[in-house]
Amino acid sequence: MAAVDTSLLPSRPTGAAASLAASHAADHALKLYGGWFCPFVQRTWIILVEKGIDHQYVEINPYHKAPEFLALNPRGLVPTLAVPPPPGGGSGVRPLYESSVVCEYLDEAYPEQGPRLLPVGDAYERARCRLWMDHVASRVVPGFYRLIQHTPDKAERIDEVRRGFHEQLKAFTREMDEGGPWFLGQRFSLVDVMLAPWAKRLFLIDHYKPGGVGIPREGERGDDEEVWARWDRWFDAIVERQSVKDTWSDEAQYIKAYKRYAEDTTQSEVGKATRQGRSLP
Ligand SMILES: N[C@@H](CCC(=O)N[C@@H](CS)C(=O)NCC(=O)O)C(=O)O
Repeated sequence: MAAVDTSLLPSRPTGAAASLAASHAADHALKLYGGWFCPFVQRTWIILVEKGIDHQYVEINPYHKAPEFLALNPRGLVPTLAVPPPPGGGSGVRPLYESSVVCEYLDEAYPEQGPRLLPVGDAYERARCRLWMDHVASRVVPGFYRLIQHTPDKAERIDEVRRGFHEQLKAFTREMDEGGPWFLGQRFSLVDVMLAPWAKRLFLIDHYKPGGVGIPREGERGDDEEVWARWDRWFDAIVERQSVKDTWSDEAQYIKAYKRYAEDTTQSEVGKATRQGRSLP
């Protein structure tokens, strides 16, 4: 087994995320098993912060696949949530995983805490949110990895990969309510949370890839002037959202952690799936 991704340094969150983790280090029945570098974890962490849900944050290295971890999540991925047993329902911990499932669970299980992050009274609006959450998961996020893992020896040119990524971002942006800044206008929702961690990580593409993210500058956007202006509004708001900043480590650490993605040598499940043209785990 490749030791490639197990040498990530540091082994704990830094910066703002370190303070957050430290304030949730005490034992608690609701536990989030996470890795500081992981965007899927950041989604669930953001929800815990947004809703002010008491919990314990447990930093683990998901590449080590400890037997206790696999017992909770046979897929061996973070985030993994340990949910306390129901009142009077025995002592067994109930595991949950898959970031989008965990996020929806937390929103539903703690309805009184913080704002609801999916529209409650409107089945169509809720389904529309899920549609665009799925767009993020099945199109935008894979596009991010295709771009950051692109190397010059690939059959497809980087410009093509970048163009594809832009198309997915624009399709998402065209669905945003005009009122802004959020996907649902004035209302912050799970749709915003699904993409937030990758929005925060876009700077890595600028850092590592020739031409970077490459969104054209204002005035040079042709027919896309309006859609990119709306993207800018969303992007500027999401990277400054307090819960997003609170769950963020020092930028230099992400640069180190994503070097192997940029070189396309990562042995993570996401990285291997991207390299092999498979859908993400
Ligand atoms: N579909 C999963 C993906 C989670 C995921 O890939 N997590 C990564 C860290 S960012 C992981 O645990 N990787 C361990 C591995 O690749 O072996 C989710 O949404 O929760």
